[in-house]
Amino acid sequence: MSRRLVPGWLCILILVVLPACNSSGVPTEVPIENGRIVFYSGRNGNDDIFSMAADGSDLLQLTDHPAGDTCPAFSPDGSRVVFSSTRDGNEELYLMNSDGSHPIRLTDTPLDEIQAVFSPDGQWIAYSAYAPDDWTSSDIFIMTVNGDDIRKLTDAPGEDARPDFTPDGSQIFFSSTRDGNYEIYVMDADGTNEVRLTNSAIHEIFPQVSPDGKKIVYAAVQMSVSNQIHVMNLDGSGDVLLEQPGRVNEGANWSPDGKFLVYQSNRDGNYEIYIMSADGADPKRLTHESTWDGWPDWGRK
Ligand SMILES: [Ca+2]
Ligand SMILES: [Ca+2]
Ligand SMILES: [Ca+2]
Ligand SMILES: [Ca+2]
Repeated sequence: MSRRLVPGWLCILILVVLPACNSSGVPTEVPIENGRIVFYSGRNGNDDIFSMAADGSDLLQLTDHPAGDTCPAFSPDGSRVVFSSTRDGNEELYLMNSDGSHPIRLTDTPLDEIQAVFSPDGQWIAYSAYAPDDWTSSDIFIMTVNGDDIRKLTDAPGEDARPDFTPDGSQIFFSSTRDGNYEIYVMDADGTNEVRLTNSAIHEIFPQVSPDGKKIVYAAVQMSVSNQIHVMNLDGSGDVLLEQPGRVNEGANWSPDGKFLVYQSNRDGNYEIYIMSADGADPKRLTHESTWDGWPDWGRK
């Protein structure tokens, strides 16, 4: 299994052989015009980036390179995709058109840059940069979409991981191990005013802000027990568990209209991409490959 471009705990989870569970539930009918989902998959022998319609049809392969291509995210208008790749040595960030054409490199550093996301105005990219060969130490940075004006926003021990902007661009949510295990934090988009939103003995990871700016979806990770998707208010109140079949349900992201969630689950034997209503109802499986399929982001077209 190739190294996954995610914090160490998830690498461990992926390597565990897990019993298969069959999902049940009525298929969710998603209008095909409701955007496209970009993700990465090992189905062609190494990790490459693909996109598909929101009903799982119309698959497009966006990268075709022997190096690992991972962690894709759409630009706000859906015209471009930012992603990570080791094609030039260590992890760097790249930008391509949403049909896979014209990839350009944005970073050139000894750090491992992953988990990129666009700002709502499309002018900035936030990401995590890990210390070389150390998946336990990272900070969050932003730069322009041209790779210029790199700014380090966090400077705490441990991991600061997977940033996501609020729809007005004023704040960035992220997860961090700075206080012992993963908790969810928010800061102003210039890195000031950091606030912790969770405080628990389990891991709260990978917050993603809803399109209306009212909710956060994230995963609560209990090692060797289960990973489950939760939704809460931006101040950490009103937490709701969206319990799903299978031991691992995580990596959730919102549809552009906020009515659905896309996520990854191992309920059917290996990691596949699923969608469900934003209240957790009516899960539907979108991928059917024996390899990893995950890290979905749902774009506008
Ligand atoms: Ca590849
Ligand atoms: Ca690098
Ligand atoms: Ca915690
Ligand atoms: Ca799969």
